[in-house]
Amino acid sequence: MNQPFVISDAVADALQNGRPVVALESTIISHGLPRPRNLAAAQEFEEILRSAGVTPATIAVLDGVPRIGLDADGVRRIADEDMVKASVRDLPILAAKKISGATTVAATAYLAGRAGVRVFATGGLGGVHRGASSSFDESADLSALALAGVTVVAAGVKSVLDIAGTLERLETLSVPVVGYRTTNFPSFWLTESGEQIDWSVDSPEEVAAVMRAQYELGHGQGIIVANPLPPELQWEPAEHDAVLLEALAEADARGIRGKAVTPFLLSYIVGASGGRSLEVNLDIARNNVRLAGEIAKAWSRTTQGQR
Ligand code: PSU
Ligand code: MN
Repeated sequence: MNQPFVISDAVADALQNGRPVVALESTIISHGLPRPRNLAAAQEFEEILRSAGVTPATIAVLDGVPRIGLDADGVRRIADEDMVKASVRDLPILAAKKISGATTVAATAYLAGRAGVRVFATGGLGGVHRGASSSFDESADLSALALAGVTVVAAGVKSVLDIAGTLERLETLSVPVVGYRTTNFPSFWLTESGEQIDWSVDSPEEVAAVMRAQYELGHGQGIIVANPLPPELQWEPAEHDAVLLEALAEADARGIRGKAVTPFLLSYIVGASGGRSLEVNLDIARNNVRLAGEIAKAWSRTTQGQR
């Protein structure tokens, strides 16, 4: 029997020695950011972590094999190849067919958890789509985070989604949601969505304390750390609102459905905003990667990385 997934030497070594590791997602690279900026972004996210003394674990499926930690060629492949978008349910199919796939938040969190990587940085989460009460379109990110045992740092969810509905579902799924120094849930490009959450945390150490307590209480969930951009870096709200409405109308008019919805909206918005949304998107991801690095360091200080 072959290994079901492969942990890179760098990641395995860091985990064994209790050093900080942060998982990074690949769908954001292959389907969330346009070429050629996506390759530079994938490399930059890894470099932000390395220069902070944290080992990056970019996760993707290459030729059927889930990989936790990529080498330089693997990073290039997720940026350059036309890979399928892979959620948790796709993993066994890709494995049997030996096909490559870029992992969503759901699949990345699942694989990170299996490998023992406890902290994960992304841009925005998938969530409940508008109109979900008739379409049933709710991202598997939510149910996966309920089981992964991984803390994910994200700038909330985009307002193309039903934000209040997403928070309700996270409550049902018993996923803790904490704001980083805020109780106003961010809506990705905007610092505040207007939706309030119950709890905020003030430091990476406090996140690590919540992680430890969750583990000791015997819960297998993940934790969502909602990390807003500082207001001076957010997308101008009026332009944001106009472009979003246009994107939603266009998706509707073209009959875009299912797993194609999120990538369609993301690329439409980049085009319609003349690239502005992309710059803000990159700032969001950098901001989340930096915080995730600090959380991973706090986690490894308090626990030597063990749980
Ligand atoms: N939201 C973003 N950027 C992204 C995604 C979501 O702001 O890149 C990607 C992530 O990979 C996420 C996936 O896991 O889309 C969710 O897709 P779906 O809604 O089909 O579950
Ligand atoms: Mn969906």
